[in-house]
Amino acid sequence: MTEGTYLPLSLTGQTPLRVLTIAGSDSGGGAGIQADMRTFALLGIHSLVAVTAVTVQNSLGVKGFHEMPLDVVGGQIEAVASDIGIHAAKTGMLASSAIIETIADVWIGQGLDGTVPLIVDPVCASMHGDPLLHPDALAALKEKLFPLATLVTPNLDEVKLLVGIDVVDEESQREAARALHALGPKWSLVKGGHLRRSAQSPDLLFDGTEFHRFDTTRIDTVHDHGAGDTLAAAAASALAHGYSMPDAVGFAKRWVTECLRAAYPLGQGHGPVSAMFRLPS
Ligand code: PXL
Repeated sequence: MTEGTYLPLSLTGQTPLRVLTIAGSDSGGGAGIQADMRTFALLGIHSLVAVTAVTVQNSLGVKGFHEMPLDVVGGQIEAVASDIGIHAAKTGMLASSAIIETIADVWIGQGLDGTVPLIVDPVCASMHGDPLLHPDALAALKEKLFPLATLVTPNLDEVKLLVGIDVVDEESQREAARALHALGPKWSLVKGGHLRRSAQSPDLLFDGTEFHRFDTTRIDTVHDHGAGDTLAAAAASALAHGYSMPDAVGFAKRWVTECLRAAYPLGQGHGPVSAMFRLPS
C-alpha cells in the first residue's frame, strides 16, 4: 500500500474514516475547503469542516475575505470532535491570530493534542500574492499552532516568512527543515515545488534526526491552484488510514503530482489541480 495513488474506499453503508479541515472557503472552488473535500472524498474519507473565513475570489485572484466569528470557528471543531470523532486534521487559511489562538485552545481543550494527527499547512497568501493571513498572525502560528502540529508543510515563500531562510539548494532546504522543526512540530516538510530551476520537485521531510527526500518530476502547468492544500489533505488522509509519516508524505506527493497532471483551465486566470483523475472515465 505504499506505492501508487490508491487508498481503500469504504464499503457502502459503512462509516468511513473522518478527517477535519480547518480552512477557508474558495468561491472559485479550486483551493481551500473545496479542494480538501475533493481529495478526502476520492480517498475514502468523510470530510469534517471548520470554516475559518469565506474568500471572495475567482481564477484571477482573491478580492477579499470575511472572517468567521471566533465562537463559530471553535464551535465547529468542538461539535464534530465531541460527537463524530476525528482520525486526522489539517489546517489551511487561518486569517488572524485570534482564529489561530482559538483553534489551539479548542484543540487542547478537546483532548486532541497528542491523540489526533494535525497537519498545519501555513497558508499565508494566494498564488497571486493576495494575503490570506494577517502579517501579525505569523507569531501566533509559530508559537501556538506549530507546537501542536504533527507535520508542518510550508512552501518556499512561507519558509522565508516563518524562519527567514531563502531556500536555493539542498543545503539551505535542510537548514530550513531544521529551523522549522525547532519551532515544535514532530515533523517538518520543506516543499521544493517553487524551486523553479530544478527539473525535479524535491520535498524534504525531517523528524529532528533523519531526513527523507521525495523527488517527483516537475509538472509544468500554470494551473496549480490548490496544490499545497491538496498535498496536505492527501497526507492527512493517509495518516487517518494508518500510514507512517514518511509513507503518508510519499503518498501525498504522488497524489498531488497526478492532480497537477489532471489540472484544467478555469476562467481567465489559473485553473485548479484536479483530484477527479481518480474518477472512472
Ligand atoms: O492554496 C492556498 C489557499 C488556501 N485556502 C484558500 C485559498 C488559497 C489560495 O488561494 O483561497 C481559501
